[in-house]
Amino acid sequence: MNFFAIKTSPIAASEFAREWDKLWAYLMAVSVFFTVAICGVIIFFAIRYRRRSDADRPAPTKDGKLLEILGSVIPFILVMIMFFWGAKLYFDARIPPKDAIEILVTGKQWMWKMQHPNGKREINDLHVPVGVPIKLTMTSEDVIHSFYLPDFRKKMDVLPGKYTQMWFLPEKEGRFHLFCAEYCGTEHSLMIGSLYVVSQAEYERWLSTGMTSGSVVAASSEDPVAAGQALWEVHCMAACHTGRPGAIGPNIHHAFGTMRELETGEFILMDENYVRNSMINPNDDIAKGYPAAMNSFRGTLNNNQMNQIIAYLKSVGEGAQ
Ligand SMILES: [Cu+2]
Repeated sequence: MNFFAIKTSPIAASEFAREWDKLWAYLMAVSVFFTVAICGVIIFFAIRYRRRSDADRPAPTKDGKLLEILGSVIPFILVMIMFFWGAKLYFDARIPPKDAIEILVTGKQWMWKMQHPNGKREINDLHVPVGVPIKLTMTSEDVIHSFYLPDFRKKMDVLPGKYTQMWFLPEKEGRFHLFCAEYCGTEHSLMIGSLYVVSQAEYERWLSTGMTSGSVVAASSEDPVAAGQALWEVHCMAACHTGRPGAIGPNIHHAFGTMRELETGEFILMDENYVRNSMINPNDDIAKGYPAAMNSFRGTLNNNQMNQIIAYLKSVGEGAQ
């Protein structure tokens, strides 16, 4: 019997999930061993050294140097293993590979909306190709949700007004559960769906045709980059942020992924959260050398439109400098 295959968790669908299970088994083994050992010794001593008469008979005390050293060194080693092993898995889980396919996930009471790089959308289903890392960039339209792929041991909070990320590597084809793991209202329990891991060819076909068994495809599938470019121009951003002499705002057109200097002298990474927050709260991070002249787009642009503008800035930004 494989010790690590204890049936307390769902199937392990990825290398990360198997590593996670091993760490979990290690934590469990250490905890169970010491719980049993300490309780056992307490019970044994309580019986062995119980008071049998009222006579005062203290035993001579003895130093146990070796015991004291072992009692410090062994737990130290055990917890350091937990620390480094856990830290390694944490970093593995947090840093998506560069070649990952990016899919946009939006939580909403009570459904998951997914959007693929070509603009195709689906609800409560997520189709991904096998063998390619998948990066999910996630936000919420209302309350806090949590995107959970139990078979991949990956879970991340999905927050209103902010982007969080999560990634996973599907290794084999099949259908897997996806959940909302944060109580988010009366129909929270219905906020479930399926992850379909399909072959590369089938994914390509699915992306272009839009119909596959079991999928609930909804809404129009516009190209987010093109839609974002249109919004960028309509909302005067291009006029303000072109970098031409005399422009009101800093040139952020080809700058996604770069560090931006602020009026405070600090530097900030121009990422999804920076762009989004600058649209909603433009005075939070004023670019060095520019006035606080931008109006908030709160209420003007909806969540989807902000995502589109970010998609456009990403498409012209990353690697452009
Ligand atoms: Cu939810």
